[in-house]
Amino acid sequence: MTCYVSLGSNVGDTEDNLHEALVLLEDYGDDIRLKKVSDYYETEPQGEVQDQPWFTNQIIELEIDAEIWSPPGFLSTCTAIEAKMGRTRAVPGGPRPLDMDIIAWGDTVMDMDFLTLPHPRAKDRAFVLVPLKEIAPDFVFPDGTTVDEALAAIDYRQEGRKLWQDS
Ligand code: PH2
Ligand code: MG
Ligand code: MG
Repeated sequence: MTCYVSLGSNVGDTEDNLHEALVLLEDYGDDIRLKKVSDYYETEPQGEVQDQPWFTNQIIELEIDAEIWSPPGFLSTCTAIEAKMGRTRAVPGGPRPLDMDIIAWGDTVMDMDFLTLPHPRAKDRAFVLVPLKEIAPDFVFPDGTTVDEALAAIDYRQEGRKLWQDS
C-alpha cells in the first residue's frame, strides 16, 4: 500500500524535527518502508491561526504492509511520534514541533470522525501539493483529480522552496 504523509513543523529546529520524525518512523521496522522524501519547503501559515511562525513542510512516500497496518492504526503511530517530539494540543491549528498528516492511503476513501482519507484539505494546500508533485508527479486523488489539476485550482506563489498562498 502506498501512503503519502505530510510533515510540518514551526517550533524549534524545524528541519531537525522533520528528520527526527523519519528516524522514529523507520524504527517501526520493515512493514513501514520510506520510499521517497521531498525537499523541505518554507511555507506561510494557512488556516485559522495566521499569527504563528512559518512552517517547514515535507511530503514522504511510504510503502506500508496493509496486512499489518490499517489507516487508524497508522494514525496512532503518527500521533505517538508527534507526542515523542513534544507536541501538545494547546491551540488547535497552532504552533507545533511536529504534525504528521496522512494525505492518502492508496485509493482508500474513508470518513470517520477522527480520520478522513484522502486528507480533506490536501487539494487546497500548496504546502501539500507542491512537495507531493516533486516526489509523485503522476499522483491522482481517488476522485480522479491529478496533482497538477489541484495545483492549477489554487492561488499560490513559489520562490525556490518558499511558498505563499492566499487562504
Ligand atoms: N498546518 C496546519 C495549519 N496551517 N500551514 C502551513 N503552511 N503548513 C502546515 O503544515 C500547516 C499550516 C494544521 O495542521
Ligand atoms: Mg495538519
Ligand atoms: Mg495533524
